[in-house]
Amino acid sequence: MGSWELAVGVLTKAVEAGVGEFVVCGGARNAVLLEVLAKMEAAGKVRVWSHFEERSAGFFALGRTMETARPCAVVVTSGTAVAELLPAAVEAFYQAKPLVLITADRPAEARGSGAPQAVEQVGIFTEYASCDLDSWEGKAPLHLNVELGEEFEIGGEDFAELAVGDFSVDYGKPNVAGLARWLREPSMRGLVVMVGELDVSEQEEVYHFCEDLAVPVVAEGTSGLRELLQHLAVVDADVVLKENPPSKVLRLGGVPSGRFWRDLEELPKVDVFSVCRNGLRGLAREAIVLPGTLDRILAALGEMEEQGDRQELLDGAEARGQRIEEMLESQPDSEAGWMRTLSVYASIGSSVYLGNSLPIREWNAYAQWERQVPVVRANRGANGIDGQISSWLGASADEENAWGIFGDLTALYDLAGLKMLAQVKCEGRVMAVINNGGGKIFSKVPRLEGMSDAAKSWMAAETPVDFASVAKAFGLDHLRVTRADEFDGVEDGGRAVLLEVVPG
Ligand SMILES: Cc1ncc(C[n+]2csc(CCOP(=O)(O)OP(=O)(O)O)c2C)c(N)n1
Repeated sequence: MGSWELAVGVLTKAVEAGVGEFVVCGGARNAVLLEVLAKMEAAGKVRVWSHFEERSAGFFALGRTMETARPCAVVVTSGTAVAELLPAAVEAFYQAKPLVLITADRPAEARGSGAPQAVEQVGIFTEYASCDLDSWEGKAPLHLNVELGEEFEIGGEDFAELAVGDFSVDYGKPNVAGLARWLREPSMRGLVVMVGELDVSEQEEVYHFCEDLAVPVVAEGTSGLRELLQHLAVVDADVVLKENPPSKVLRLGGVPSGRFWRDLEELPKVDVFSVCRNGLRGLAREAIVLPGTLDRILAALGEMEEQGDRQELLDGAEARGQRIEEMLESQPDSEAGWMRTLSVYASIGSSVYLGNSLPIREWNAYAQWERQVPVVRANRGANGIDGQISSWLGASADEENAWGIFGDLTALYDLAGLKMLAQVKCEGRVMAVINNGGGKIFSKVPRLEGMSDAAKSWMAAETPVDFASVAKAFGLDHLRVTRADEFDGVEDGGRAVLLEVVPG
């Protein structure tokens, strides 16, 4: 079969499996795939995004899967271009997202030869991607490796009859009997629910479930329920729960980012039950896990009886919350204070993306509580600082007033991702960079305090960068702020704004 027919075949099958969007990166080997996609796009069947940097392109495609809940493919040429997709594949695997990796390869006889751009592509993503479209369930990435010659003759197809396939992930009928029993088992020190990242479609069931149980809750910003569940929130949860560990922890959704989740490794007496899409327990220790989506699982459980706050964890919550408010008011220019200010503005936008650990933790602790922020996205599958700008732009591509908040190193890591600004909505878009001079999170980890100055400086990786020049280079407006009382929002001039925040 010629390269044209091969390319038509693989792309048609992908579209029929539900892939409606493609992020393409150029190369000679995959040119034929791009030409077929151009015809499919001209027929109005697919949406095509164009990039040049494969690592960023993979994360942009991952962002599209977050937004559309459908597969998105990234199409690259042979050689190291394929290897650049590994970080996004890993992240998509732990998020259980349908990222599709379509890679051009040289014909099989080139393998092992050392010929230009002939690398070992078959199975390169190991367990992070399945390689068989027919048995693919859409719960993890899919890798389609296509052996192609460089020469091809463009065919006459017009793809008028091509139909984009339906896509849904089937988790099967949930078996909730074990969870129901676990929840009913009496316990001395009660139950705490920890809610991590949720799909918007999961939020309502989780909200009512927590309300019915009326147990103490730790809801991450990425759950979209943090504000709605404030009356059940264990304020300063990492400290409070460590001092008073409950008998049982039920985790719903993504892996919680707080310290207490990690402390559970050393608390074997606390029973942990996880319900999440990827079916991984999120702890190295023993824990029960039920894979699936929470809307279906909690609906199958039916109404829950109130269990309440057995350890009175919520009693001091108001006073603790008040102390945090006072701290934020007295230190408005601190990183915490700035997070409060940014959250007030960002919460009016369409969505918020949190780029790395420190903004995520600071948002959880210090963001405003008045207004629900239902769409708070993050890449928490493998917790990398790579590809963050790209995932943000992919996920919010069609949104106005989309906010993203990134650490300075995290932003620098993915500057190539800014290429996509030309293809996404930029009205009211704000990319806030917390410029605290490098990896600040490490100075907040107590166990690293005893390290040498040299090692500490390598950890911090201080990298002074002129963000005004970065903004100029990529066509963003730039605003640098240091004092919260002088900040009254970002003017929407139709271009995205790089808001550089330098905390005091
Ligand atoms: C790809 C990758 N490399 C390294 C790390 C380890 N790491 C975690 S946070 C961090 C520093 C991030 O610095 P910055 O973006 O400035 O954010 P801050 O900690 O100051 O909020 C690093 C290097 C990681 N998570 N991912």
